[in-house]
Amino acid sequence: MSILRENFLWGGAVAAHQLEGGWDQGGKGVSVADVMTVGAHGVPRRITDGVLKGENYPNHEAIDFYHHYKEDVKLFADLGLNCFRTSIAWTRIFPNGDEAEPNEEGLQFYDDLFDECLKYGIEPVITLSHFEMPYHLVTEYGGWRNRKMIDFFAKFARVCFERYKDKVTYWMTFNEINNQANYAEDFAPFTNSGIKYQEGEDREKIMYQAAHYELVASAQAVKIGHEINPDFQIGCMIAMCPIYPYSCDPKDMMMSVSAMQKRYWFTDVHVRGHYPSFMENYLARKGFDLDITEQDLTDLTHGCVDYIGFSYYMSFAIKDHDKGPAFDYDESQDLVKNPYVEASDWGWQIDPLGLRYAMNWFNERYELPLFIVENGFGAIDEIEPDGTINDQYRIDYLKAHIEMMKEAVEFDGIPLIGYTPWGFIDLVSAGTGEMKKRYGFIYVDKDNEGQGTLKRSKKKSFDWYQQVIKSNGEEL
Ligand code: P53
Repeated sequence: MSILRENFLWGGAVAAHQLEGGWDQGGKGVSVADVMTVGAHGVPRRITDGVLKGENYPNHEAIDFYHHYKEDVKLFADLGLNCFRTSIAWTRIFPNGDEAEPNEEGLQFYDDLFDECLKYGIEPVITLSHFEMPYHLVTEYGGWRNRKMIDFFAKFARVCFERYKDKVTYWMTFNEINNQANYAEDFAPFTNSGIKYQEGEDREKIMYQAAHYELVASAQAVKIGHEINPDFQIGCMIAMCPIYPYSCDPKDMMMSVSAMQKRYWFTDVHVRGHYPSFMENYLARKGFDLDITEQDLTDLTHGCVDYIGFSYYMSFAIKDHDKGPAFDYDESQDLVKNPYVEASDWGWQIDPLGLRYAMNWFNERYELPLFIVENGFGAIDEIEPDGTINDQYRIDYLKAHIEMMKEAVEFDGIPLIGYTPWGFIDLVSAGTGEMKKRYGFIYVDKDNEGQGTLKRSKKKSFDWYQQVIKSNGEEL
């Protein structure tokens, strides 16, 4: 008997812009991901003014899933997945984002893809907005600075819910909505919210405004979705990196509490339908006079999520930095290295027990089912002379995390829907745009410069994960 429930969802996760390619095909419009160049660890991706000649835009072709999806889904079935988490590229459905009518060719692509999955008993799990909003909404409206975005998103959500109501049950509204808690860097504001800051702007205030509009849009979408199909399970999606106190100094502890509030209040609003007191006080203290209407507050109460989807890759640690009683958190400056854990080549701290801690944190606070919709190890893979890839390090990472996930179920009684490891087929890294930061069980022959045959092959982790699924998590 497995610890995990019988219909546990074992899957794999990707996002449209990171694997599809076909960036200008089937009537698709330009998305924010299409104007981001390739970077590296410590070298941020550049955001260009539109698509420029001579730049390397890794998402344009990605791994060309757009043209390979039939053979790929067959491989997913061979792997044994019973669910597949991907996103719907907003720009395939509404190329500019503000059209009156959706693009039928884009809608048909996802019908075909979902049918292909369902043919093998693989259930699609769908994120509506995963770092790929229409670029036109950035240039014409300023992205999520603008309240008009709520209507554009709600319409996009409605069209998707209506079209795929019999093919999809599990939905998520905004991927890692809380990444923008790091507003000091350009990456998250742009990928989350389509926001490019001008010199001298109050980045933090603009971030809170954008997040508010997104939370209202998410709540509206949840309500619309439940009206279209009451069986829909619509979740939020949170990037969970728990922030530990560096020491048992009470000030470090309080700093960690405050930092957790600033990084995870988004979840409070998604789940409870209202702003927590600490956030109301914070916004008032900062003098952020945000556009929040009575209708917004009502909308929030009517669109609480059904479950919590979250990614888990790493944990953080924090010191108090003598900040005084406010313990105000600045994500770009305040985090410190945790001496008890190792880190990946990209500096992501590896902490399997942190997953169990995170699951307990969510469960104590919200008592909703959890869905681990991303977890994984980005690493450089070497191809052996005989063509195999022995990615034991990836197996070790995932095994350790699955063990902790099972302990959370067994010892802590946490309701868990499923587990979908990130990038189970190699794809373009979101953070750096690299191909060489690989997460997959399926190797894709393509390099950072965009060269390669795109041929797919199985790594050692493929057989391992196949066995994990077959044994419902018993054989790791
Ligand atoms: P990459 C930061 C922290 C945690 C998760 O990331 C993050 C990020 C953004 O880089 O993103 C999620 O590709 C995201 C995926 C992304 C994946 O984690 O930078 O939902 O789109 O690919 C891994 O290594």
